[in-house]
Amino acid sequence: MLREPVTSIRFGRLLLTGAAGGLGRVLRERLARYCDVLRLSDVAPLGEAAAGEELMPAALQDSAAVRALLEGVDAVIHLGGVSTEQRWEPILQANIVGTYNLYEAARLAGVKRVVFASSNHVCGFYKQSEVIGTDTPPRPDGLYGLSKAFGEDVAQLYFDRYGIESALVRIGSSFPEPRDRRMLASWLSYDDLERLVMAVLTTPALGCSVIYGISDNKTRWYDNGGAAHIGYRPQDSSEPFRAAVEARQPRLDLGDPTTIYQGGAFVRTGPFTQD
Ligand code: 15L
Repeated sequence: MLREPVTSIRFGRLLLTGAAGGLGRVLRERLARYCDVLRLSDVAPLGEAAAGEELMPAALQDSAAVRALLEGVDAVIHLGGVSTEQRWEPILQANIVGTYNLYEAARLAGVKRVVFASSNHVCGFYKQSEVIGTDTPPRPDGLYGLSKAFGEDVAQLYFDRYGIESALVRIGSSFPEPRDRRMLASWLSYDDLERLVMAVLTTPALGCSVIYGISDNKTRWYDNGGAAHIGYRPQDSSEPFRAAVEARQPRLDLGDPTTIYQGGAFVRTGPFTQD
């Protein structure tokens, strides 16, 4: 059951890339309420188009297809690309070439706002004993985090040169509930994800701004003070799940890199090999 819409503002046409992925499926249902037409894209099957939906499958490395995707849209929610640690080649194609293609297509089509799904893994090698802010320099924990750091730089370049506004949303862990002790800090509920995306789309002046995609968790490694202008107010917290999570995982190995660093298991996930 969806909650009430978080805003009465409506858009003409929104583009959601990565619409067949985990968060894409969550936002597909929710974003439909805020626009006349929701254009959905992915390389994976998207199923049947519902009323008000427009399906445009595309590979992000295909610049012509991406140009067509951006035509006639008011704003983009860019979730597309590789979302886990993988070999370099798919990351290069979807996240490096693909993100460049997306911004270049936005420029050509005159699209002025992008919600860029970045990741906490841009900063995964900061420690869990640190609280990092929106101006903290990247410290990627792998090739995936590195590619998201590149995407953030592309967004900054296209803002400085062409005025395309972006939110660089360093998403924590967006799942129905926190799965482990780490996610007590990194969790983002689906309702808060919707609140965050809509805050980014509707704030009058966005600029090119980093914001951490987290709920109002009691344990926190991220300070969103520098993104207060976006007006995102999370309303959920991982705290109600704490007892169950701690019961499942009562002891942590405090010397384990996955407990030391914010990126968790990503800090030692490979392979970092060429094809
Ligand atoms: C991410 O960036 C991944 O896309 C997601 O699958 C989770 O693993 C998340 O980070 C996380 O750090 O929990």
